[in-house]
Parts: sequence; structure tokens; C-alpha cells
Amino acid sequence: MVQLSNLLATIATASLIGTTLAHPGETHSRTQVRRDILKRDALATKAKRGLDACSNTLKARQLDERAIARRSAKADKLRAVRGISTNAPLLFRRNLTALEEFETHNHNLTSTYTTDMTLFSSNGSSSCILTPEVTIGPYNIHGELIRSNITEDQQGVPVHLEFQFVNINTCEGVEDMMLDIWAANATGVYSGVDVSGNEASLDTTYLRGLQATDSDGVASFDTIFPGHYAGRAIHQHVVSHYNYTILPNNTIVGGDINHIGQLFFDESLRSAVEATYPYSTNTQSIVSNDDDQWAPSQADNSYDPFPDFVYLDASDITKGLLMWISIGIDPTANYTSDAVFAGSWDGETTIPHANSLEGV
Ligand SMILES: *[C@@H]1O[C@H](CO)[C@@H](O)[C@H](O)[C@H]1NC(C)=O
Ligand SMILES: *[C@@H]1O[C@H](CO)[C@@H](O)[C@H](O)[C@H]1NC(C)=O
Ligand SMILES: *[C@@H]1O[C@H](CO)[C@@H](O)[C@H](O)[C@H]1NC(C)=O
Ligand SMILES: *[C@@H]1O[C@H](CO)[C@@H](O)[C@H](O)[C@H]1NC(C)=O
Ligand SMILES: *[C@@H]1O[C@H](CO)[C@@H](O)[C@H](O)[C@H]1NC(C)=O
Ligand SMILES: *[C@@H]1O[C@H](CO)[C@@H](O)[C@H](O)[C@H]1NC(C)=O
Ligand SMILES: *[C@@H]1O[C@H](CO)[C@@H](O)[C@H](O)[C@H]1NC(C)=O
Ligand SMILES: CC(=O)N[C@H]1CO[C@H](CO)[C@@H](O)[C@@H]1O
Repeated sequence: MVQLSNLLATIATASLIGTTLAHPGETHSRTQVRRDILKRDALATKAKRGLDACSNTLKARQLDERAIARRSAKADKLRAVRGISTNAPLLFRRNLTALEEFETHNHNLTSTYTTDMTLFSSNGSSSCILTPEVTIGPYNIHGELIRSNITEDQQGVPVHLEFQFVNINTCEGVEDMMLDIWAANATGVYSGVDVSGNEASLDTTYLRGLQATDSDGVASFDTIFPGHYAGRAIHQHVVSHYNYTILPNNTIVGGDINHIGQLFFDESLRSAVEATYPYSTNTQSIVSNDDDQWAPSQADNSYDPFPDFVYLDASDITKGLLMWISIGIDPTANYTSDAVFAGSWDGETTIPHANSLEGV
């Protein structure tokens, strides 16, 4: 069996390299990619150690207790809105053991589900989730709006996606960061770009938006499960800004970036989602997390770039998912120089940048 650490490191590494090949705008050289991987591995090791040290502190326990209460209440609320019985079992409790058995075992835990709400814990089974710093990719757009619901008119499996950022030095939530997220739609097309491999969509902003973290380091979005596109495993981008300025027109300028990440999703979940309409109409070729493993891996850090999740209705995935991930960061890190923007949204259209790798 593939070791968890190697498997995940490989996934993370492969994704980074996969991005380089798959995204037409990406021009990083192999040397640059290798340098990025080494830098990221060093940072991830440090963050993992920091989070491990956090797991038994009072602050972390309190943060976790609040997370359990919040996520549990959120699940109830989302289910009530959709008219789903709160007694219905939730699907897919993923834990570290399940993840280690990722390749050989099905970790759909429907039949073993109990009423234990600690499944919403950030610690315990899914102890101290860590996503590494991953390349920003060429589809980042400057000037998107501050809003929690980024769905717009996009059809797909609704997802309430909760991020929690934890300071690896203090074990506290990282407050007042502006999270900026983006992903491809159900048929694998990003809004706001017009490049080969991505249907022209400059006048759209779907599945993009910003939200500030609260005192627990939490910010959440209502979106849909992303679709796949050729050359990449399904992923969700997230970047965190700090020391930014909010403009009157509900967007931000300035500041620095202290995390650049991508979330990945369990293979079984991906297939279950993609069996439904309109994902089922996507004709682009699928790259699974496993298939992304072609790249050589030299690191063996314990990465977990997969959010935990529950089905809101155990019998119908199209009713939606609640997903959450806790990400350990060093809030004083500065990745501003690694951030590139494909264009800027001006309220009506996206103005592509002449060089998609330029900063703002
Ligand atoms: C974690 O998952 C494994 C494999 O699916 C399961 O046997 C085990 O009971 C789970 N542990 C917890 C704490 O849920
Ligand atoms: C968090 O996880 C660690 C490592 O598994 C464990 O030692 C600790 O007791 C857990 N803390 C809580 C509050 O569950
Ligand atoms: C988000 O907005 C879409 C329409 O744009 C709507 O259908 C959906 O119910 C909203 N989600 C939530 C959780 O409010
Ligand atoms: C995804 O976006 C493209 C471009 O905006 C659009 O043509 C396509 O219909 C969208 N897919 C779905 C499932 O709505
Ligand atoms: C998960 O398990 C439940 C119950 O065994 C089953 O109905 C459902 O189809 C499974 N889903 C996936 C994605 O395997
Ligand atoms: C972060 O990096 C950017 C780009 O290199 C630089 O302009 C900025 O001054 C840095 N911020 C801090 C707080 O050092
Ligand atoms: C918001 O205001 C800034 C500064 O005037 C402008 O550059 C930007 O295009 C505006 N964005 C939107 C979405 O209106
Ligand atoms: C100049 C400035 O605003 N610096 C702030 C940047 O953000 C950090 C973390 O939130 C603050 O500690 C600094 O004061």
C-alpha cells in the first residue's frame, strides 16, 4: 500500500507540476517548479509541527469546541432550509485512517454513522489538517467582490465550504484575513478568462468571491462542487490577503498574501458528484488524484489537502454538502511575490492582463 505521506506529497507535487502543463498561461520552468516544491515542503513541515504542538493546548481545544458547535448548527440549518430531516444520517465521515487506506478502501461511512457530532471536529480523527502552499495558477482574477454566496446561476451540487485558518505559532484563529476563492464550474470552465482550453467567459464572475475571517479564523462560502477540466484533478483555489483595504465598491486593494493553496477532493466523492447533472455533460478528460501521481516526489511530509465533508441528505447528494478544512499558516508569511493575476474585474468585464503572470 502506498504510504499516506508519500501518496499525499505526490498528489500535492503532481498537482503543482500538472498545473504547469495543463494551464496554457502557466510558464514556470521545471527549475522554478522544483524550487517552489522544495520551498513549500520546508514550510509545510514547519506548519505541521506547529499544528501538532497546538493540538493539546487549551486554546486549540476551545477553538475546536466552537468549530464542532458551529458546523453542527450549520448542518442543521442547511438541512432545515432544504427540508431535509435532521434525523437522516450524514454521509462520509473521513478520518486519517480512512485517508491512509485511501487507495484500497472505500471510506463512505454511511453505515457506521452515529449521532456523534464530534465528526465536525478539526482535531481528533482529522487531526490538524494542513494544506501546503501550492502554485496560484493562471486563473486568479483581481477585483472580485466580497460576498459569501458565489454561486450565481451555476448549476451543480451546492457546497457550504468553511475555511478555518489557525496560526501555527499561537494556535489561535487568524482574524481579519480576506479569503479569495475560485474554481471551475460543473463543466470545467472558469469565469473571467479567455484562453485556450477555457471557453471565453470574461464577462462572468461565477464561483469567485471574497470573505473575511472572524475571530476564530473562519470564513465560509456558498458555492458548488467544482467540475474537472483536462490536465488537472478537481481542485478549489484559495488565497488569503492581509493588510488589505476595502473599497466602497465592495472589493479590496493592496495588502499582502500569506497563503496560496488548493483543496482536492476524495475520488469517491468526485465520482458521486460527477454522476449527476450537469457534471455528467462534461466532455473534458478526467484526471484523478491518483493519475496525478506521475510526477516524481522527493518529500514525505504529511499533507492533507482534502476537506472533510458530510452529505446534507444521505440519500441524495444533489441536496448538497457541508465541507470544512482547517489550515495552519504562519500569518506573517509573505507570498505576495508569488501571486499572479490573469486579469482584473472592473464591474462589467474582466480586463485580461497583458502578461498573465504579472502581479498587481
Ligand atoms: C476511521 O476510518 C476507519 C476506516 O474507514 C474506521 O475503521 C474507523 O473506525 C474510523 N475511526 C474513527 C475515529 O471514526
Ligand atoms: C487532538 O489530537 C491529538 C492528536 O491525535 C490528541 O492527542 C488530542 O487529545 C486531541 N485533542 C482533542 C481536544 O481532541
Ligand atoms: C446561493 O445563491 C443561489 C442563486 O444564486 C441560490 O440558488 C442558493 O440558494 C444560494 N445559497 C444559499 C445557501 O443561500
Ligand atoms: C460553465 O461556464 C461556461 C462559460 O461561462 C458555460 O458556457 C457553461 O454552460 C457553464 N456550465 C454549466 C454547467 O452551467
Ligand atoms: C455511500 O454509502 C451509502 C450506504 O451504503 C450508499 O447508499 C451510497 O451510494 C454510497 N455513496 C458512495 C459515493 O459510495
Ligand atoms: C511582502 O512582499 C511584497 C512583494 O515582495 C512587498 O512589496 C511587501 O512590502 C512585503 N510586505 C511586508 C509586510 O514585508
Ligand atoms: C472598484 O473601484 C476601483 C477603484 O475605483 C476600480 O478600479 C474597480 O474597477 C472597481 N471595481 C468594481 C467591481 O466596480
Ligand atoms: C501596516 C499594517 O497594517 N500592518 C499590519 C498587517 O497585518 C498584521 C497582522 O494582521 C498586523 O499585525 C500589522 O499591524
